[in-house]
Amino acid sequence: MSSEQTLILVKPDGVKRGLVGEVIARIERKGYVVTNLKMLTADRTILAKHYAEHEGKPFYEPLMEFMASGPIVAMVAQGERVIEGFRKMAGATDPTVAEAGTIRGDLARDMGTKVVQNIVHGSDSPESAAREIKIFFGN
Ligand code: DAT
Ligand code: MG
Repeated sequence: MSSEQTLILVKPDGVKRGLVGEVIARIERKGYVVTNLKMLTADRTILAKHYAEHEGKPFYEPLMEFMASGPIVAMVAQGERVIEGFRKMAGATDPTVAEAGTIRGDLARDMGTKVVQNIVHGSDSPESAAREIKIFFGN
C-alpha cells in the first residue's frame, strides 16, 4: 500500500474544549504528516456535501446543526495506510464504547445529545478521502 492522504476534522466539541493540539500531537506522534490545515466555521452547503451519505437518517439534522455550531479544524494527513490508521486512532463512533487509548475513548463521552459528539472525523475509504479533501481544500 502506497502513501495516501485522509481528511481529518476536529469537530466543534473538540475545538471548544481546546483539544486541537492534543489531536494534532497524536497524529504527529504516530508519524503521520499534516500537509494542509485550516480553521473554518462550516456552512450548510459544505456540510451537506460532506455528510451526503447520512441524509435522511434520524441524526442528520442534529449532526448538521452540531457541525455548524462553531469553528472546526480541517486537515489533511499523509502516510502509509493513514486512512485506516487514523480511523483506528479515532476509535469507535460511540465514545462510550470506544477503546481507551483512542481519541474518542480517551477524550469523549456520551453527552445525552441527539447526535453523538466525538471530537474527530476521519475519512473511511480512499474514495471518501479524495471526495472530502476536495470539499474542504479544493483541488
Ligand atoms: P464516523 O464518524 O465514526 O465515521 P458515521 O460516519 O457513521 O461515523 O457518522 C457520522 C457522525 O454522526 C458520527 O461521528 C456521529 C454521528 N452519528 C453516527 N451515528 C449516529 C447515531 N446512531 N446516533 C447519533 N449520532 C450518530
Ligand atoms: Mg463516517
